[in-house]
Amino acid sequence: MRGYLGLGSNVGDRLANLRAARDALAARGVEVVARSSVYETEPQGEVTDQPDFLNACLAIETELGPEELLDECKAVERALGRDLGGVRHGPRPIDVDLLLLGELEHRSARLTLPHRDVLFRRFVLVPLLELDPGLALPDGTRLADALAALGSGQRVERFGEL
Ligand code: PH2
Ligand code: MG
Ligand code: MG
Repeated sequence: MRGYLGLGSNVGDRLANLRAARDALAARGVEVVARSSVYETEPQGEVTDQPDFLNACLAIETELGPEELLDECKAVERALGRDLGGVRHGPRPIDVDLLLLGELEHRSARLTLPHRDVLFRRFVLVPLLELDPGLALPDGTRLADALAALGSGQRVERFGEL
């Protein structure tokens, strides 16, 4: 099944952290089929007084179910030194978010698919649309329409290659 992961970092060597996450996922058997550019992005959410993030997205191909794939994402975060007890929405060396997995709509205590941020965050929409300009949610909502609806707030600037 095709899936999409979001990577984020705003502590330490941000670009090295994103690249290490990409490699660690591949080493754990998550097949990376495409990667977006890296973007420098303004912090969003509950904590805005923190350093800018670097964000990127990966297209993956996997047979894992959603909870198992989340386990892999969490394992990579731990391996790269993320303190999983850290402040919600606060600074982090690495964040690996499961954004979309096929046409799945999934809700558990620790995972909601599609990810809640997908339609509302430019730092997610811009790299996802770079990977697939026609991408839509399982309910048919087109991500390009969601991005247009957000207007021009939420600074997102191309930074380099993943
Ligand atoms: N992640 C958050 C909260 N805010 N802001 C940006 N720009 N990029 C992120 O990855 C991000 C955020 C929680 O995961
Ligand atoms: Mg996140
Ligand atoms: Mg996360």
